Order: sequence, then C-alpha cells, then structure tokens
Amino acid sequence: MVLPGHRGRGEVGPDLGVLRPREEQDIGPLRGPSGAADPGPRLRWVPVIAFCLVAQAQCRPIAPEGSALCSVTSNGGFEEGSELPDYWAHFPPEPQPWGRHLRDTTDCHAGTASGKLLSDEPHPPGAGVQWNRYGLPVKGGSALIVSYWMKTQGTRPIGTGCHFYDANKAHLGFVPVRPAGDCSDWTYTRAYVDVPASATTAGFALYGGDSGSTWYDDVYLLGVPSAPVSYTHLTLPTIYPV
Ligand SMILES: [Ca+2]
Repeated sequence: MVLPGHRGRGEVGPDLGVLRPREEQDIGPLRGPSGAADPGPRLRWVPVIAFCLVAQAQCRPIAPEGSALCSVTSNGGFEEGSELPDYWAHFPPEPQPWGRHLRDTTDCHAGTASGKLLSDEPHPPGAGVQWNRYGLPVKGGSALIVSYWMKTQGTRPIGTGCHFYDANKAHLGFVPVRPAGDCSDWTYTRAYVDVPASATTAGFALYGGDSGSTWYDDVYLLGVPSAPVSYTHLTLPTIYPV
C-alpha cells in the first residue's frame, strides 16, 4: 500500500503492522564467535558503537554530544528555532484545541529549550498531536537506537515510534518505543529497533497525550551497523610458519 503525504507536516498513516523493539536487556556489545568485541570493517560506525557500549556498560543515557553527531535526525535538543523548533514537522499543521506545538524555553531536560506538545481535549479519530520527521534514509536489515527524554503533565506518556517504508513507499510496519512508566518528571527511554529487510526510509514520530502537556528533549535516532562480519583467526604458525 502506498501512503502519500508523509513528508513534512502530515498525519501518521494507518498502522499496517506493529513490529516490536528489542527489549532493553538485549542491548549488548557486538561480539564475534570467540566472545571478543569485533570492531567490524566500517570505521565510520566506531563512534556509534563506542557510545552504545559505554552507555550500556554504565546503564546511563547515551551522551548527547555523541548522539547529536551520529543521529539521523537533527535538532534533537530543540535548541534551534524560535516559537517552533527547526527541523521537526508537526501535526496538526495548524493549532487545534486538541493539539498545539511550542518550543518551550521554560522547561527542558538540557540546554535552554524542549519541544512541547499541548492538548486541551481528546483528539478526533486518527493521529494525535505530534512532532515528526519522515523520509529518513535507513538500511534494510540494520537497526536503530531510539533515545529520548520526555515529561508529561496531566496526560499519559505515549512516547515515540518508527514507521518503515520500502522503495515504493509501501508501509512495512510501525515500532512503538514507549517509556516504561510514569513521566511526571524528565524520564529517559532507549530501545533498539530492527529495520525491516526491505525498508529504505523511516518516519520518526514523537506523540503527545490528550488533555495535557508532553515535553521532549534530547531525542536521537542512531544507526547501528549491519555489515556482515568476517573473522580471521591468526595463530603463531600462520604468522611464523615452521
Ligand atoms: Ca534541549
């Protein structure tokens, strides 16, 4: 099925399938058969891997400085913009009682601003208030790390999600990445999301709840390498034939 209108401002399309993110406990370093960490052939991914390993080892959020450099999205800290943030599209395109948008300089997790979604009443059938970005290039069969901070007031925390599309813009599925619990204060969420094998682009949406306020800050979508790994076992007789 071809889903039009997924560029810039627009509504999230129907969910033709819901995929599941990998559980947090599955997050771990890439390892070869011997159990040793394998750096892989793509050196450009080394910073991403390093950030992931450090974050996992210390059970801490991924460093925002590194995330900002490696994210496939931009302005994750909502620091750039005026009344509305740069880069992020929003739905509904015009303010409605059930959905408005603001770059909030009075409450943030880090820096000087966050992205605030406001709602005074339940949204009509269809998608609710959200920030989003579509047309993000992805590599089929790879994985993404979704990493973000959010806070809610007067509404339930819905969280984020990834839509995937093939080269014909057919919708391949949706992977929600929801916070684990209460978000009455700034709360961190991170999850691995597998990219379907035939996917070429993704849409990343940050949802707000009805009849309340939702803030997002330090939102990143990080690529994870999927290059096939080859192993070479060097032994002393190989290096120094006898
Ligand atoms: Ca910020």
